[in-house]
Amino acid sequence: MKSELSKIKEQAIEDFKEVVDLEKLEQLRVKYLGKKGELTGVLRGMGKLTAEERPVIGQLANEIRAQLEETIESRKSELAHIARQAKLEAETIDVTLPGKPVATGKRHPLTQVLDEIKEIFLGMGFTIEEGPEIESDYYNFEALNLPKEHPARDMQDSFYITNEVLLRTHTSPVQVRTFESNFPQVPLRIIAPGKVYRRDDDATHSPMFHQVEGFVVDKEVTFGDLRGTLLTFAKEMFGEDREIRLRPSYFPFTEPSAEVDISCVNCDGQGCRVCSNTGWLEILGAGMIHPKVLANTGYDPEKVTGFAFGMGVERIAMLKYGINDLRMLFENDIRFLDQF
Ligand code: 2NM
Repeated sequence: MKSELSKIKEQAIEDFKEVVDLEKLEQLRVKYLGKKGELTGVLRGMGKLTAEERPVIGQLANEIRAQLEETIESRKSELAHIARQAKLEAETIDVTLPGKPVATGKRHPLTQVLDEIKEIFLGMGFTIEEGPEIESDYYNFEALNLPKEHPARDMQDSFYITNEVLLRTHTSPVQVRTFESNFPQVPLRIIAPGKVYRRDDDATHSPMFHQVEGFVVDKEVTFGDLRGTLLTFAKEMFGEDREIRLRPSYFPFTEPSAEVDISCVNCDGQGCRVCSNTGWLEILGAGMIHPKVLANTGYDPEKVTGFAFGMGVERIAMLKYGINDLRMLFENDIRFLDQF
């Protein structure tokens, strides 16, 4: 029986050494020391022993049990240590690995250009006014010196909601509303950015587009003030080297009126494909506010004068970024938008 016991002991110790995970170790503990385990099995045979042998074998069995339990405990902590070490190694943070890119959004190119335009005029002392996109015939046309039978209404094919209500074709109604609510205060320096709607749809026209119109009303505002303001805008928007040119034009709400060109951003005025060999690019319309428009809102055109201007934000964006089809600005193709 003695040799049986020591055989079990040796086999058990060997097994314990070989085991590499805690679960298997527990299985081995049950196998050797459990209620139906091998050691217990041997001890069941104690009944056959003599009275002299019994305590000797009993003591030996207890010693072996204690030894095996000790071995199990130390193997257990060894394995726990190994497992913890492995886990720590697997979790090691390599600070030299490149970070996971965080996808950041950005403003739409039109919003970027619009924000830039606003900044430039805010810097010159203008404030920003907004107004409704659904307008009355009065604010959109009548007050701006475009009476119903005026041929200039043909210049803007409009989206009418009723005979008297339409989607605004320009942001000038905001200016009229501003005149009305500020009368008789001067000076007024306002820009009106926003969406406008016209029945147009091709590579250079969209039925919805964005305008920034602006005006200054004060005592003794001159055409020279207009030119200086727009030259400052052109230089800040398109670069310090830009020049501007004013050509006579016609708008019903200004007199005199002008088309404003900047020296070509592509060839610097030398003449190229972008400017059709003229050296100039048209960027906005402007003029001295028509006396009738001032009078319509209460101001006395004998006492105050003003200039006004209007530009299409899409056109400015196309010139600034060299975009040749306006529709790309509205397709929301991320491959396009990501370039700005
Ligand atoms: C333009 C061109 C010229 C303009 C005029 C006014 C108002 F209301 F003050 F009379 N607002 N905007 C104006 C003048 C707009 O856009 C091409």
